[in-house]
Amino acid sequence: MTALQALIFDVDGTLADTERDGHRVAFNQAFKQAGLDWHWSVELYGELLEVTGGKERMAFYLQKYNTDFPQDEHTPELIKELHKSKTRHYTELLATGAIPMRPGVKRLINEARAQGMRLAIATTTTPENVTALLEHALGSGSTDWFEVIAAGDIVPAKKPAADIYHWALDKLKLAAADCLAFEDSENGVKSSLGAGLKTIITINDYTRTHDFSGAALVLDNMGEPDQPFEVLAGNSFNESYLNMSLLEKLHGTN
Ligand code: XBP
Ligand code: MG
Repeated sequence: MTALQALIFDVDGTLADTERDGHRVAFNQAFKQAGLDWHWSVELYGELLEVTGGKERMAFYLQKYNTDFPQDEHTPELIKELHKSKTRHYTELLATGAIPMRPGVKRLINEARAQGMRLAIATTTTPENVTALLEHALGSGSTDWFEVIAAGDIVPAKKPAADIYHWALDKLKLAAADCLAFEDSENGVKSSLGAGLKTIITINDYTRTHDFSGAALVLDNMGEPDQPFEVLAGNSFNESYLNMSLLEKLHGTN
């Protein structure tokens, strides 16, 4: 077993709770601005999360939930334009500092950096969204802490396909066995496990009923020294928050 060399993080739902009060709100703003009467409630959005990628999610909505909306050869262009507008609204929202990192994320990333651990991102969201979140919620300049940012349309097949993790591993020039992945959803864990990565899950309100079989550890959040995590599945080696020592232990076990 080689030493742990890199941590690969999903973004939405893992680093921050971006879906309900971030992406969903931005989609609705884009719909309204375009004069459409589409509205994604908190509940409906939970169902739409079955499909990753904002453009793919809108196409899925039209196909399954808004079948009365007339579709023609211009629909892909409409979706593209709506998605550009949604990205503008989303990055503007993040710039207000509205969405913080989840518990333990900053601490763990700082600890990892202090130990010289390599860091990467693997997400289906648009690259601008990643930068906006990191700069406003993790810290100015923090984008540079991540050696590889694998995001959005960089691979055609989004999660649950393993392609985005394969792409990140390729750029890192590392094998899956050298790394750990961090995810929050079933589509995410399918993707990371599909690339052969040992995966740690932190659930959220949209994903708590998902199937995480195959994950090394399932937690409610990463925890802090004064705010212990709850272990939902797996061995936490008697630790009460996710730290580098626990990650090394998880990496070292079969
Ligand atoms: C995140 C997504 C993204 C965001 C929206 O999934 O599915 O589509 O919801 O971002 P994961 P875009 O956390 O599994 O990567 O609108 O930029 O696609
Ligand atoms: Mg996610």
